[in-house]
Amino acid sequence: MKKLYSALMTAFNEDGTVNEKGVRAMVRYNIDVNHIDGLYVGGSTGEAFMLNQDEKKAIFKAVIDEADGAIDLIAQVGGLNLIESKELAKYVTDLGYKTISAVTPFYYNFSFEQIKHYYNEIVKDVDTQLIIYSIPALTGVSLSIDQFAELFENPKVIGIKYTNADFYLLERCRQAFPDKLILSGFDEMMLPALALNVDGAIGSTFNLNAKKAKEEIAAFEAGDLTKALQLQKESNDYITDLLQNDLYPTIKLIFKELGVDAGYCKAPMSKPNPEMIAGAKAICEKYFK
Ligand code: HMN
Repeated sequence: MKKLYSALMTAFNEDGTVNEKGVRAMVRYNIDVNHIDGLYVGGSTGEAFMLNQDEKKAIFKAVIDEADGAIDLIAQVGGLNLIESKELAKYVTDLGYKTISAVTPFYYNFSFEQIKHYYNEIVKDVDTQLIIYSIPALTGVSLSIDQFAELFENPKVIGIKYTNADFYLLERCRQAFPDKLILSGFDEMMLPALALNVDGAIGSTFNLNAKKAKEEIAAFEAGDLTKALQLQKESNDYITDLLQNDLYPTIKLIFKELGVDAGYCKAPMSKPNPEMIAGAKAICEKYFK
């Protein structure tokens, strides 16, 4: 069966410090209520690019401790400081993470040779397997099929987290790399990605909507495309409402409504205002009560 992963959020206190209790509470919710297959820790949804090294380490440690072997964990260790990414790769490997991931390095228009060096360096001193985190809309970095193939020459590079609406490239990747792990990243496009035979999906909105997303995967796998499409439509109504209300703070507000203290987002992400709070309550009422 194809796997469903939530992209784990980071709970922050109002002053922007990490609220470890809140992080643990979301791990528990994903295990106990969502029955999720795994968590993607330290990604975009985790606001990881706004965290310092000690905060990242504390989160990786708390998550693996809380999960206690119950689910798969993928640690996103990539960023713009390669020394720190390598250190994190070693740190999470020593903690017991089996899989790491790293975003394509962004901002400086790195050449492909530089990107390849970055990936090979991150895995060089660890025996953990790595999934390339490709998210061109946020990084501005698009990799071609030949470039993915070149990165896969390193046997420790085992897959792609494919957060991209380019379904032509996805289909080409699936055909070219039948043995690699491909996990799709846009929750609102999960069904077309399933149709192209991805191995699963990772997303922010599954933190709340895992049940329906899993039903959709089951319907797809049973060959019931009408039902799968209906479920994707229902999920997309919910995702559209979330996006219109400000995605990350709204997921945290809904968690709060459901009794999970997910804390705040970190500035420059928004703090909830009365309108956003009312919107989150309405979404919670509409879809989760
Ligand atoms: C992560 O790195 O945290 C996520 O896996 C990224 C994931 O692909 C999400 N993308 C972003 O938040 C940019 C999606 O779940 C996304 O939030 C969702 O599809 C709504 O657009």
